[in-house]
Parts: sequence; structure tokens; C-alpha cells
Amino acid sequence: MADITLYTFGTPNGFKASIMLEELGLPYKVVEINLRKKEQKEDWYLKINPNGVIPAILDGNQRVFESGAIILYLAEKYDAERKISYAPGTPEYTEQLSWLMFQVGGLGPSQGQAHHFRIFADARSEYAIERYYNETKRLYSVLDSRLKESPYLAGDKYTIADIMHFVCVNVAPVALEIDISEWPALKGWMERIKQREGVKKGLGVPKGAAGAEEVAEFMKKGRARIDAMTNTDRY
Ligand SMILES: N[C@@H](CCC(=O)N[C@@H](CS)C(=O)NCC(=O)O)C(=O)O
Repeated sequence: MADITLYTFGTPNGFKASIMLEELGLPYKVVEINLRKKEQKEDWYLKINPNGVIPAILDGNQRVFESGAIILYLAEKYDAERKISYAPGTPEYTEQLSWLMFQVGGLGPSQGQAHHFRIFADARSEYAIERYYNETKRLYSVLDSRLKESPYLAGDKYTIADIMHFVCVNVAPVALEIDISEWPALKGWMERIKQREGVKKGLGVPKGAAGAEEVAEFMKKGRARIDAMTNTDRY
């Protein structure tokens, strides 16, 4: 029996976990970790996620941190019917694993740095902005190539590999002003995923999190702040 508490905030990494829980129809409690108040660095939370970021879950006494680990843990334990995952030992499982690692080691960090240098940084660095924008867009092209040959990343079925990437691509237009029409297969895949009930519900967790317009405004202000900076690279 699941006894899950999700520690999260309304950000793409948080949505990976909430979408997963909603897709599986699992009951769970939500504890909001307010990143603006730095709650993710409080001692009690570091016992759940020693890295001091969201998301994390507790399932009974079992802690799980890192969005990729959370999604794999939940799939292994609670997706016995393989609704949104492939079974270990199958070729599709290995394809799913490859795409999971591609997100965790590739798109996640690169797009995260693009957000940092374009929206949140203390100094303006054209080099860093260009580097991480270009890399993010290159990785979108890799996804697009895959989605030209396969309806979903791991195969014919929507899986955890798609959830991991969806949240990143979903925020790109408002955060980075990236127009995903540039990649038609990626765009079509996004539109299909957005229709899913579990996805719609997961994007609303935690309740009261900033809505789409508020997020867009926040990102726009961040970009304007960087644009107005005259201090360039300090190093
Ligand atoms: N590799 C981590 C990344 C998590 C992450 O970067 N979370 C962000 C929100 S999207 C966060 O909590 N940032 C707060 C901080 O860095 O202090 C994962 O996949 O779970």
C-alpha cells in the first residue's frame, strides 16, 4: 500500500513527479517546499533530499530524491501493469532507459543552465547564454529526429521517458522564447501529451502554485533584468 508524500514546488522538475503520481492514480500527500524562501535548504528537508532541491518523495520510511530516481522507483513499484513504463529485460526498457539518461545527463542540465544565464544570473554572459541555448536547441533536434521515427521516445507507448522531457519542452517558450514549431515532430508529441488528464493534473501541483500567466510574467521580468545589465562576465 502506497504511503507517499511528495515534496515539491511548481517547477518543471517538480512536475515530473506530480505527473507521474497522477498518471498512476496513486494517492499522495503534497508538502510545498517554497524555493523563494529557501525551504529546500532547511535541515529537516536535507534529511529527505541531501542535495537540497525539489522534488523528493517519502514512501513510508523510504526516501527517494532526484526526479529520474523517483520516476523509476514509482514505475518499478507501482506500474505492474506497465501503463506508462516498459518491463526490465525488454528492448523497449533499454530504449526507455537511454532516453531517461539523456534527459538527466543532457537536456535537464543544459536547459537548466540556459534558464540560469538568461533569467536568474547575477552577471550577464553572452557566451554562456549562447552556449546553453544552442545546446538546448541541439538536444531538441535530437528529440525531434527520434519522434519522426517513433510516436513516443521509448517506442509506441507514452512512458516515463516522455514525462521527463515533456516538462522541459513545455516551459521553453515562456522561459527561453524558444518556438518549438521549428521541430514539427516534437511539437506534435507535445500537443498529444498536453491532452492527457494525468499531465493536466500534475501541472497543477502544488495547489495554488503560480499559474501560466504569472510564470510567464516572472520569466519575462528575469530576462529584462539580464538585458538591462551592463556587467558582463566577471571571470
Ligand atoms: N537533478 C535534480 C534537479 C532538481 C532541481 O534542480 N530542482 C530545482 C527546481 S526545478 C530546485 O529545487 N532548485 C532550488 C535550488 O537549486 O536551490 C532532479 O532531477 O531532481
